[in-house]
Amino acid sequence: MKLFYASGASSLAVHILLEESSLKYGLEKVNLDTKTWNNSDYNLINSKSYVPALELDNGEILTECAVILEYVAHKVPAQNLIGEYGSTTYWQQRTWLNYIATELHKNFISPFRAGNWLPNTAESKELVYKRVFPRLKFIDKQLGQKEYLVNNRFSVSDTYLFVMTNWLQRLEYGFDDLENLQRFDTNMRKRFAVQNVLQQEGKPHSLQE
Ligand SMILES: N[C@@H](CCC(=O)N[C@@H](CS)C(=O)NCC(=O)O)C(=O)O
Repeated sequence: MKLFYASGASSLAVHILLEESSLKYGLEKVNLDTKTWNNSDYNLINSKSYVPALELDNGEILTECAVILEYVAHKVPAQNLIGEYGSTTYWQQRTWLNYIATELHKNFISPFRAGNWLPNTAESKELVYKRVFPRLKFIDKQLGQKEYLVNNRFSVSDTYLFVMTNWLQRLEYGFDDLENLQRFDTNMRKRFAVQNVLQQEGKPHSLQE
């Protein structure tokens, strides 16, 4: 499998999950400004023109972060990253993945990026905050004193949530009133896989020259 990613983008969730899964995978860095990878046209890989995309061993391309996460998690059933299809745990995971994808990820898209739904202004930053913060607050409450989202053990949904808490800091919103999420973020950063992946990806794509 090969992951097409941009540093610090939503592809980070898939990168972390792949690293945690111990599956064999390769990486291809995408330049989102030029939509190229390795001097080739990225739109030929994913005509939706965004990351993540996962190339499977048979050459097929999988897109949509939550779907790729679910695919990877099912590849290693023994690790119980998503639960057995149809189980209560599985539906809880699906609910979180969908919630993060639809209520957080797209609302959280950085106004720094040209072509995103808001121009890069202070007002935009405030608008993003107003949309995103109540949803983060909901998650903070659901998390309570737990360390992880589902069954209090590390799973697929935590990787996606971590991208959101990472963006919270990158966009300089901070963790005011979100103590549980702050603790979640700190705990995630203690995991070896998360540390490896953050080091490997380096500076976020929107902050690169
Ligand atoms: N619906 C897609 C959205 C993916 C997405 O928005 N990716 C962003 C990075 S987080 C991207 O590549 N945007 C294109 C760009 O910034 O040029 C998914 O869930 O995977």
